[in-house]
Amino acid sequence: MTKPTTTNTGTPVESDDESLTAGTQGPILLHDHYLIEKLAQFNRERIPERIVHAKGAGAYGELVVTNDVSQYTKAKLFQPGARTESLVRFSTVAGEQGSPDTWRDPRGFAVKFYTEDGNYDLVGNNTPIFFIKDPIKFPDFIRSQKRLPGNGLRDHNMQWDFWTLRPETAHQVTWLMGDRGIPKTYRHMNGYGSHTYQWINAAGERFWVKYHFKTDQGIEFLTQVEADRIAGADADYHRKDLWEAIERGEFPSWTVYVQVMPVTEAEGYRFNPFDLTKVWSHKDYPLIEVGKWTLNRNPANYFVDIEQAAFEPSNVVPGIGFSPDKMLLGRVFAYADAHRYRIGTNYAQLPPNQARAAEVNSYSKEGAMRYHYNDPSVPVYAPNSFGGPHAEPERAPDGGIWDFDPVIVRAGYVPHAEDGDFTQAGTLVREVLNDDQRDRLVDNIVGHVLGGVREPVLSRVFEYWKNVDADLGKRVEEGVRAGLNGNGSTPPPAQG
Ligand code: HDD
Repeated sequence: MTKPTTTNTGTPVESDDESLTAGTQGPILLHDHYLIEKLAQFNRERIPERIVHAKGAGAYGELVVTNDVSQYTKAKLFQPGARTESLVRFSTVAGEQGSPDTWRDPRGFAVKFYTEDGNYDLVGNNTPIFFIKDPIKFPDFIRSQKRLPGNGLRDHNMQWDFWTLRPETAHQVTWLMGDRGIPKTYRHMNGYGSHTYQWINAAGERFWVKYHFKTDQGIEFLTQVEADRIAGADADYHRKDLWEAIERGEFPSWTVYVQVMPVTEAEGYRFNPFDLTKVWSHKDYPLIEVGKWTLNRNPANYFVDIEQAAFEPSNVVPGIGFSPDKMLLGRVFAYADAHRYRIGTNYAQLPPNQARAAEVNSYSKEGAMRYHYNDPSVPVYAPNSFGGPHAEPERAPDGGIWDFDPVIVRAGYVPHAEDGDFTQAGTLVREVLNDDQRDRLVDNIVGHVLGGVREPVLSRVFEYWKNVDADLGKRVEEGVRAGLNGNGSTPPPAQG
């Protein structure tokens, strides 16, 4: 039995075929709410396409860890036997949403793992390196690969102009112009984390790592002639191939490896290990197997699951961190910013982006389209005395930090000889204010506190003011207690 069409708010509609008109030939009417809703909704169906990697395809899957790499990382998703749900989005870089899948381009290989410690995103490509090594060049580089401003055409001259003026592009352009520049399908290409990342083990030891996802389908490619033909015949060739393979139950898989470099070896290594235009020789740092990553479920809805998917290199979990790779650090900023613009402030609440295995206890609140919220009894600020979430540094990823030159720390100001939280407030009370000003200060504080401050906060208020100035603190306490007993001569409770 088919279901009745309804409006967005569930009321059955009269017609999906004819609009309401004044007479059969007459004009359509504004109070045909369903017509207006339908047209207005249609006008708003699109969100901005991604500034890069606009055309893609994706699927869900899982990572199963087959080896023991716990000596290098304590990350739960990489512990022996661990099984973690995952989402991937493959993409071309320069083309727009409807552009042919078989254009020569690197391919995005963005992976999300829904781990017990929150989402971990490994946002890589099908190449182990990149064109540039400083994020400040990224907008220039991308513009040179996209379209001319005047006629809106792509332009090989612009591409080569940039590449030849920035010779660090040579390694990536060699990959791009070779067989890897047009994979046969998304299933027949490798994925790479590309950047150097940090792994941290349970003892706090740090290692540099590079990720390799090697396709179990084998590397296959299209020649330029084949790719050009397919571009005309079936622009969605790669999206279709991935979808159909998974529908057939032919689940594509990749074997996941890492190269591991002890941090002490970085400085003396023959290639700068943080330069994204370079690989590490496999002879120097052989591949170590981690596990098997398999795609086994198509998205239920392309827009919801893939178009709204938000991958962000900033999503790391305990046991995994960043490195001094400038490109990586630039990307740690860029992606969440892009999502806030493209999808909206609360993008992390959408189905593909929601943490699955971890609780979300953040202090972020409200904003457009918010629909998950904390229990109203949970305070909306930190620190608080009422059981709200509190930061537990020992459980958090310490991946934004490293303890070698230049040392990165999360620390407060270094206190100087006379620094103290109460010192200057005390000087203000004793040496700057006159008696009248001090009296009004006491009255204002007492009035404000009587406006609803309760234990255990109340005792801390008395302590706080005694730390500023003993006499002032005593007067505040006396005034409040008198007010609470109803015999004070204090002003009425302050509002707000
Ligand atoms: Fe990237 C998408 C920005 C280098 C791999 N990138 C993507 C988006 C932005 C950037 C704004 C769109 C995000 C969105 O709206 O969903 N990318 C950058 C910047 C870079 C950069 C500023 C350099 C500083 N990107 C870069 C490298 C790689 C990628 C070096 C791979 C190693 N980028 C991807 C991707 C993405 C993508 C995996 C992620 C999600 C997606 O495509 O679908 O292919």
